[in-house]
Amino acid sequence: MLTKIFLLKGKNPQNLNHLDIYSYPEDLTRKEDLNFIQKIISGHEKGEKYKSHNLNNDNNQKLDLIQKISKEFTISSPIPQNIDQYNIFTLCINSTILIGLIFEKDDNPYDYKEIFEDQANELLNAEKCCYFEDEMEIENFLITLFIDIRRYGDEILDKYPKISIHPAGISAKVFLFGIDNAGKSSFIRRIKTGQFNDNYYSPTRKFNIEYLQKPSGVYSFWDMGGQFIFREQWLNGIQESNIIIYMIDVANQIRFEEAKKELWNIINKHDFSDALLVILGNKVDLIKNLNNPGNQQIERIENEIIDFFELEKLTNIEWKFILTSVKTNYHIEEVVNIVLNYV
Ligand SMILES: Nc1nc2c(ncn2[C@@H]2O[C@H](COP(=O)(O)OP(=O)(O)OP(=O)(O)O)[C@@H](O)[C@H]2O)c(=O)[nH]1
Ligand SMILES: [Mg+2]
Repeated sequence: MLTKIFLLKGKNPQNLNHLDIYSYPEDLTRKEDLNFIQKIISGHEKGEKYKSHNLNNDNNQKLDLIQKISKEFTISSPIPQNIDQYNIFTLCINSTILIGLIFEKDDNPYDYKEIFEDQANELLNAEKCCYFEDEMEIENFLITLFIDIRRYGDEILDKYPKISIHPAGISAKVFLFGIDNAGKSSFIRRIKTGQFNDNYYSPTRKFNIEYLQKPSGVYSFWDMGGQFIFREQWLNGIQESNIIIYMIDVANQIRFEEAKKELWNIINKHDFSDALLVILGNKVDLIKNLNNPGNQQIERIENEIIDFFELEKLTNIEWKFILTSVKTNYHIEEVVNIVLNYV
């Protein structure tokens, strides 16, 4: 939940006492805590790769000029920061004004990225509700932005389904998870569109649900985000799944231990008795000397992975292990057939 919003407008970057600080609903910090404010400013600049020199005099004059000529504000991409236990998201307006949101510790600022940018843009460039000229104007702007973002958090984000349900007409639920960068979203794209794009890199936030229409019915594929912060969603999302697919990047052995730990964490906590577990060893195209795969080499790799992940210990769960390459389409159709034939 968003707890506070603040705005820093600088007169002299060398002297933080000359910084205008506004915040809502309470004071950001006491005057003595300028050290905290300095950390926020330099944290933001670091996030922008030291490109901008925010809040300085030149920029302030530039801001006035830009406002007068174009009346258009430039809004930068927000940057997440963690300072003195505070979970902060900051964005810059015309490189001169810093706006920050302070969230509760377990919030993910990226959930608010679009609403933060869009609402700031809407208020400043569409509604033109603020030119940062007087205190009252700035305070009204902050209150409006705070209420809009807070409402979004309360009404939209908190309504994400915590437990999955079968919507009417869905034949089966397929749950796809695994640590980040394994190729889960690429797999979904491949089976939905037939396409693969090497340059496509877009980590999944929280999760996406895609539907696949087949003669035997409609299948919902839950594509879970694999980055650390999204893994706690896995146990909620996995409920009532018919087929559970765990994807491993076989070319990235450095992360095998992490992938194994996360798989076993779910195996130990979830009841798999009504589901099939399919473990995919993806990106097999990246393993050396596999351009012309001979059965022996494939078998050896398979056995090595099964050993490492201790899959033979899964005696009470129905499971399969398949090496795949979403890139070259290797075994992708087989996986789809397993899904279609299981239910
Ligand atoms: N060489 C190769 N690259 C692949 C393959 N599958 C996916 N990739 C690449 O791996 C990268 C990550 O793919 P994603 O599909 O975004 O991975 P993800 O598992 O959805 O990642 P998160 O959403 O962060 O959990 C992308 O650059 C893909 O192009 C494959 O079979 N072979
Ligand atoms: Mg993804």
